[in-house]
Amino acid sequence: MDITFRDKELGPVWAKVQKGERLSLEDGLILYRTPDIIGLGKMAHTVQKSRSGDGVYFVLNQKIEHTNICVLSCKFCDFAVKKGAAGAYEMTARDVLDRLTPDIKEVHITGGMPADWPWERYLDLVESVHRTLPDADVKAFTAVEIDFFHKKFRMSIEEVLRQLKAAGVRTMPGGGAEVFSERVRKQLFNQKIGAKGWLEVHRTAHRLGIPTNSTMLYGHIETIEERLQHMMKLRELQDETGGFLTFIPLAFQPGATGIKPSHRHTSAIDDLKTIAVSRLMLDNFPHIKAYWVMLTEEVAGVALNFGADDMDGTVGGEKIAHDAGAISPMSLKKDQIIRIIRAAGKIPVERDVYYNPLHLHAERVIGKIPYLNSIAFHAHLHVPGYKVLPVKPRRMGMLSEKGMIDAGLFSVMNYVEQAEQLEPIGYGLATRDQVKSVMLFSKEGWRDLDGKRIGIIDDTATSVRLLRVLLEKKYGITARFERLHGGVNDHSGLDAVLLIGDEALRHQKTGLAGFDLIYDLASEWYEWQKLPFVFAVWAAKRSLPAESKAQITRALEASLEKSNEDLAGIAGASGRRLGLTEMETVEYLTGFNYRLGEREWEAITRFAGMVRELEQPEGQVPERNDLPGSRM
Ligand code: V47
Repeated sequence: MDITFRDKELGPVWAKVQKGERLSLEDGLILYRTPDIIGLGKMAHTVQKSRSGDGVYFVLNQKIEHTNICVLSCKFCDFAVKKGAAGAYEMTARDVLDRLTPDIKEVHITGGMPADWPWERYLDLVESVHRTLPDADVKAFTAVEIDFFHKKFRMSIEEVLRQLKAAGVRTMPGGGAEVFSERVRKQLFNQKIGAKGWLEVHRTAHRLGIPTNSTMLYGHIETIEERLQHMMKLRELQDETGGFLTFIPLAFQPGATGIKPSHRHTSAIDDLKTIAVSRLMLDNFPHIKAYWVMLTEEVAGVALNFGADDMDGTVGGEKIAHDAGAISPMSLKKDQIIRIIRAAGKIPVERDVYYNPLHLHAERVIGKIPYLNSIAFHAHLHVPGYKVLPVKPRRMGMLSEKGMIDAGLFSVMNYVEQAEQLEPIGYGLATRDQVKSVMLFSKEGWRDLDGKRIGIIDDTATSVRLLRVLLEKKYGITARFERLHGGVNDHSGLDAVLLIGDEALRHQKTGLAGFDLIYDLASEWYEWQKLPFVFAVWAAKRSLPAESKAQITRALEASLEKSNEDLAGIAGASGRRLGLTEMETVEYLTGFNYRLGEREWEAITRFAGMVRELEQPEGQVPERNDLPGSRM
């Protein structure tokens, strides 16, 4: 996208972003120092849109600060007190459960670190929440708390995390990072772990299949260089593990901390710059969060056009920021969040802790598959009056079942199951030969997979069926499928792992440690059936007016034609992020057929027939954590 900058220094930085090149510290300084706030915002917003489309995420959540008693005395914190001090409190598991309501989807637990709580009390807290609200995900304990448990209870960090995971912790919040600078640490929080310790806890969590968030406390005594170095350290770990879900810049609330003699809050300009710069620097982070509690609702609302695609949630009361003078409300109602997101011109997407969309609060939504393989459909897709949301295949099917998607590229099995409501509009995603889009990473050859455990990435609706058809009908064997969530997973105990889309592509290059054999399922199908494999079908709600369907079809055709003129231009940067050269990206994309003809429909019919023969009515894939003996 062309942006006309008032500050000419931004041009070369934008050129790098568009080519998918990584920004340096010097680039970050240019961004931070620019007076061209609107130019900076447009850059960050363009990147945000290429990742999240018009969607902005939020979650119905409840913050739990189980105690404010803390052995540490960080200078920036007005929340912590010593045991016996006025206002000191400790919640029992019962007190915590009393705060929860059935609509809650995320319980965010973090608090002080008292000297006298036994380990079992923390496990019991997590277990009670998990048992009482099994549909809610527990996001609990910062790296600082994990390090405290490790030292106090003499367990390795890995053991602490394993036990918490078994008790029901799904993800870890990003707190406690402050600013990764020894200079700042010595002045403001010298009893606490620094960058190395914080990053090591998160690295371990990612290895164990616990995705995490990350934060940066800004607006106190840190320098702009220190902020950028902080972001770059996070970016480095993300390259290594891929386990961060989001980055949350936390605006310092001066309260009575005495750190800022002026007692002044950060300026809205600094807040918006920090959101925008982080969106541009953290090129490998899926999400950037505008935490309204610290930013105020107004600044958070504007941030949704400055690079942020997430608003945290309803929160339901919090003390850390408010004890330090935050002026935002204690909680927001779902309707208030929806109003803020709509006012920013975005689709409010209610999500779970992994950023899976649960509910869209919008009409006229087109769903796109967020993988490189379908980029030609959406690189130039503009349908007046419609908003676009990237959704992984299986989730698209779930949203469509609730009537929330007007048109989209549906996983072929979702299309087949919903054919009464969905009308195909001529396009889809089919193979010409091998495509590297659905890959099985295995320890064993096909026939030796009989009775073995295969991890299945949560995003798939069709590929899991293709795998089953191949195992049972081509090779005459059966295996046990276990669902994995997107992002990081613990693959121990598995004999093979099925990945799709960009994850399959990335690992096809780098390999998946411990799984030496790699099978391309579409070529397995082709060699066997001598037919292409169709992954996905573009379809629109049958109830849409004919003119709307025609409008969408025309827009798809126009996007395909324009994209085909310059595949390297539209896809080079995305390919580079997955480790592909420009030539490899173009070769990968030309391996697909985007128009569905007779042979493709014959393939769909044959495949759907085989699936129907195999599937029992209740043939659901169990969640990995629900399987007996499979707690990790
Ligand atoms: O770790 C403490 C910060 C953090 C102040 O992961 C302060 O989704 C501003 O991490 N002014 C806790 N900040 C909050 C946090 C968080 C919040 C929302 C979502 C997520 C997530 C994480 O608050 C602490 C510390 O860095 N903090 N004092 C203060 N005066």
